[in-house]
Amino acid sequence: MVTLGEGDTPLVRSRAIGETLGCSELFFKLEGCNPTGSFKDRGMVVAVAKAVEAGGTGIVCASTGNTSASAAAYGAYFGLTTTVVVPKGQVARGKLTQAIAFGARIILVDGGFDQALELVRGITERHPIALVNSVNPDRIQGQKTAAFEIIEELGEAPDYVFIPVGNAGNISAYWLGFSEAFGMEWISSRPKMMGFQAEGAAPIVRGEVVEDPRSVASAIQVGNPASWESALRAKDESGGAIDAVSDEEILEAYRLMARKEGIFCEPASAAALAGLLKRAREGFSFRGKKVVCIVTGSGLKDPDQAAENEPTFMEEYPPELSAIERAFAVD
Ligand code: AN7
Repeated sequence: MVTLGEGDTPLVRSRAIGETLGCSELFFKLEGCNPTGSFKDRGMVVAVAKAVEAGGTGIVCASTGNTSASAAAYGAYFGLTTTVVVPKGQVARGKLTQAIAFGARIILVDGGFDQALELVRGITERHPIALVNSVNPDRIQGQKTAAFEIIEELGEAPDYVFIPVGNAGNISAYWLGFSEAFGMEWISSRPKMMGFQAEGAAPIVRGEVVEDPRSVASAIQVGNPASWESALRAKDESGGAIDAVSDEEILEAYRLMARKEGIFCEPASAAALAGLLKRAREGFSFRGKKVVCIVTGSGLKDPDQAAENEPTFMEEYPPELSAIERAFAVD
């Protein structure tokens, strides 16, 4: 009854990168095609509907950016007061722009995501405001639908799911979705969950909290993931892995996906493909395997990143046919 059109995102077959890996069935799940440009909308619509059902009038979240954009949109749609608490100076421009446009109250804190989350947890313990971070189980229920869509499209589970890991809600949600599908005998096997953190923000890989997480992938700058335990369960139960990729590897994948596949994602999303490329370099064979990379958010979220990391190649000519013709001249 209440939707901004989230979900049913495209599962696009790779035309170039899969072939270079000898993987004939590599797919990209384009979660940037959700209404606010990230996967967060899947869970947010459920969390916010449930908050309204419970008689709430306000929602709050901490965020590295996408959760705040999504909460602000669904808050506006449901007529709620939305407050977002974000790390000052660490949120990509497009995401903050969305929160402003949707009319959310924006609180900047001089700290990281982990501190922001701690603060909003404190607030919601004391005030009747719904917490819409992924520690809210309704978020996970919404996000698991992406796994169902992949199964519907492929007719079975893939062999591998590569996915970025920040606060670790999404990898947990996918695993829940695949496990429920397996439990009802819709699929006969579950995929290996391959989660990737950024090297400078890899608490799960290192096995300890990271005090000052840093990455070019600002969305996954998380030092103490709320869903740490369930991410480890997803890894262990699926026979998968949680590993780290460097900022260089993330930016390489970011560029490759845009240039070779026509898919413009934000840096955090590129961690999934960066992870696949890393595994391939390590000698893993994906021949004959069905592999899905979850492209969690749109590249337009972080326009400064593209501008910074791409060699600017623009040419300027006077607005005259003869001048432009010179530009097309083949010599
Ligand atoms: C594009 O918006 O945590 O492991 O506050 O925006 O479920 O946290 C965003 C996370 C991956 C990691 N890709 O997902 C937030 C926030 C993108 C993201 C992740 C995020 P989780």
